[in-house]
Amino acid sequence: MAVSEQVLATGQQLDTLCINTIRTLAIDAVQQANSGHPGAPMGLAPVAYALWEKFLRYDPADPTWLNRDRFVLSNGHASMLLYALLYLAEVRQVDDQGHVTKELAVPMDQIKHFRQLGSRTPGHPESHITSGVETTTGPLGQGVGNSLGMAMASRWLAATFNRPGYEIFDWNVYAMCSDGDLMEGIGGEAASLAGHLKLSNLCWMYDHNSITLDGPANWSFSEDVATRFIGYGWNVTRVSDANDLEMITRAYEVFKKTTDRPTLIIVDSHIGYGSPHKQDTNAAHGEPLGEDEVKLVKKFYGWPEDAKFLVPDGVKEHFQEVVGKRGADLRSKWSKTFNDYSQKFPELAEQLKKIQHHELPSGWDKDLPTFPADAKGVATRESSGKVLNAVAKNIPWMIGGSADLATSNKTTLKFEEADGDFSACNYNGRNLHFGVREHVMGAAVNGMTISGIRAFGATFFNFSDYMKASIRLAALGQLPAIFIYTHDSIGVGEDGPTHEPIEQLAGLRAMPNLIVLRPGDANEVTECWKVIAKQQHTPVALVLTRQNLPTLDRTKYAAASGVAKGGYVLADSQGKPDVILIATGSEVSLCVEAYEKLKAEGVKARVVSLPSWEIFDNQDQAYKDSVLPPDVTARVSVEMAATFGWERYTGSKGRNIGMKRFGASAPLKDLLKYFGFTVDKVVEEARAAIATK
Ligand SMILES: Cc1ncc(C[n+]2csc(CCOP(=O)(O)OP(=O)(O)O)c2C)c(N)n1
Ligand SMILES: [Mg+2]
Repeated sequence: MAVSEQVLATGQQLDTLCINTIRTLAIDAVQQANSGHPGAPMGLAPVAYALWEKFLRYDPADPTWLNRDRFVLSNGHASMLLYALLYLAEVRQVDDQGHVTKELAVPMDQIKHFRQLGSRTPGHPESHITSGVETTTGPLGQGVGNSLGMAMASRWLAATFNRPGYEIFDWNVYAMCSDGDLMEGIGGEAASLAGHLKLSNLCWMYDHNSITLDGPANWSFSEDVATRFIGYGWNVTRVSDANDLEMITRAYEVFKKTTDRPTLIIVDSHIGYGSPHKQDTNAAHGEPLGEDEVKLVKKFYGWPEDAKFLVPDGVKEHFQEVVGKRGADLRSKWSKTFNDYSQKFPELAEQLKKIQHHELPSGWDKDLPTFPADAKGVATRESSGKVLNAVAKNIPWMIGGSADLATSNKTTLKFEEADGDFSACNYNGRNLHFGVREHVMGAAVNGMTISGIRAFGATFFNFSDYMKASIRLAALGQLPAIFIYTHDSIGVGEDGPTHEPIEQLAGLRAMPNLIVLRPGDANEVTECWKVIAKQQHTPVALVLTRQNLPTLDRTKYAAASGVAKGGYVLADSQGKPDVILIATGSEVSLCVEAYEKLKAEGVKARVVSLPSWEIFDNQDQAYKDSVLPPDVTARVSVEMAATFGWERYTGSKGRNIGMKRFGASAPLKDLLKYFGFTVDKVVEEARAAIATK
C-alpha cells in the first residue's frame, strides 16, 4: 500500500493530508536541525493552506510576476511553514539577474538542510537567498511593517500605471503575524497608518495562540486587540478555531469583499497543535519536539510514526492543480493584457521593466543642479532638497516622505508631476506622510523598495536610532532603500543633546552593506545623489546638515566628482604633505580653512574629504594610498561626532577631533568654540601631529 493510501486509509481528507504534510515537514526539519520552532507552523498550517489553496494569486512558475499577491511571514520564526509551502507549490528559484530558472527554490534537499550553512532554508526567511520569500523577517514587527509598504506600493503602482481596461496592478498583501508582532510598537505604527490610508488590499492573519516564548501571552499582553484595530479603522474578523477551514475561508472572503479598510483576521490557534505536551503549556516552544513526542504527534495526525519528510502522493499534485493552475491561468491572462498594454503604452511598459530590475531610466541624471562657489553657502539639507527634486523628476517611480519633518528635512517633491500627497483619496501622490512613526517608516520604505519603487524616508539623524532595525534589514536584505537624515550633529545647536547625534555615524558605519554618505558641500550633495540613484542592492543613509556650509570654489579645489570614490584629495600642496586633514560633512570646509592658514605658514597640508568610508574602503589599494600615503603619518580627523573608528584612517600617530560626550544646548557658534571645532584648534592639532609623527 502506498503511503498516501495508508494515510488516506485513516480517513483523512485531501485538505487535511496537505495540512498535515506541512506540519510534519516542519516537525521533521526542526528535529533534524535540532533547532527551530515547530509549534507555530503546526498551529498555523490550516490558515496558510487555506490562503494558498483558495485565494493567493501566485504562479510558482514565476515568482517575479509583477501582479502576484504577496505572502509575508512576519512571525519569521515559523519559517518552516513558508519553506513547506514553497516546496509543495514548487516555486522556482530566480537567479542573480532576476531570471526565473528551472530549479526549485526549496527542493526536498533544502528542507532536509534547514538551518545549515549555505542552505536556502536559513533559520528565518531571507528574501535575497530564497525565491518566493517576499521579504526578510525574524525581528518581530518588521514583516507587518514591510506589508504596509507593500500595500502602499500596490496602490501607488495601480494609481500610476493602470489605464482604463488595463488593470495591470491589483495585488493584495497577506501578512501572517503573531502576538509578538502585535506587541511590538512597530506593529501598532503599521496598523495605525494602514488604517488611516484605508489600505483594503492589506490582510493580516493574527495567530492568536495566547502564548509567547516565556509563557502565556497574558503575562504581558492582555489588551483587546480587536477593539484596538477597530479603533485604527480596520475591519476585524475572527476565526475561533484554526482548524476550521470553512470559517477561515469565510474570513478571507470577507477580506476580499472589503473595499474601504484593511482586514485583521484573528485566528484562535493552538501552538504545536497535536502535541500532547506543548500546547497550552508554559513550556518553551522554540525548540524541537524530541523524537518521542514527534512520534506521538504523528500518531495524532494519523501519520506513519516512523516516516520522515513524508509527502504522500497527491499532495504536491493538489498544490499544482490549485495554486499552480490558478496562478498560471491568472498570469497568462495578465500577460495578454500586459502585451496589449505594452503596445498601447510602450513608455509605461518600459518603465515597469526598469522598476522590476531596479534599473534607472535613461536621462535619470539630466538637469542635476550644480552650485556656484559661495562663502555663506547653503545647508546640505537645502541643497539635497533641490537635487532630490531634480533626481525624482527624472525617475518617475521615486517616491517618499518624512516622519513629520518634511519641512525640516526638505524632502517634499514640489514639481507638478509629483501629484501631491499620497493619501486614501489620492494613491497617485508621490509625497508620503509617515507621521511621527520613524520605525515603520523604515520598514515601509523597505516594503516599497522590494516592490521596485525607489522609496525614501526622512527624519532627524538622531532618530535613525528609532528605525535602526529596519535599516539593518534593508542592508541584510540587499534593498536599495534611501534614508535621508538631516540635523546631523551638534550643529543642531539650541535643541540640545537630545537632538544632537553623536554615535550614530559610527553605529551605521559599522553595519555591513550600508553606505553612509555625509557630503561636505552642495556640489558633493549632487554627487551623493548620483551614488544613491545607482544602487541596486545596497541601502544608503544620506546625512545632512541643518546649518549653512560654504559652497567650495571647485576651480580652486578638486572637483566634487571625487565623491564617487568615497574619498578624495580636495586640497593639496606641492610634494609630499606634512600633514593630512581628513573630514566629512560640515567639517570639510573647516579643514579647508585650516589648510589655508597652514599653507600661509609654510606648512604643506592636504585636505581629504571622505563622505563615505564604505565606498572609499572598496577602492583599490593604489587609489587609497594615493589619497592617504602610508608614509604620511601626521594625520588629523575632524568630525562633530564620536571619534570611534577614525583611527582606521589616522593611524596610531594620528589625532582625532570629535565628540567625547553628549552635546549641549546653545547657539551653534558657542558650541563650536566650546567643543573645539575651530580653525585654530585644527591648526593646533595639525602642528602637534607633525611634531609627534
Ligand atoms: C524583535 C524580536 N524580539 C524578540 C524575538 C525573539 N522571539 C522569537 S519568537 C518570540 C515570541 C514568540 O511569541 P509569539 O510572537 O506569540 O509567537 P509564537 O511563539 O506564538 O509563534 C520571541 C520573543 C524576535 N524574534 N524579535
Ligand atoms: Mg503567540
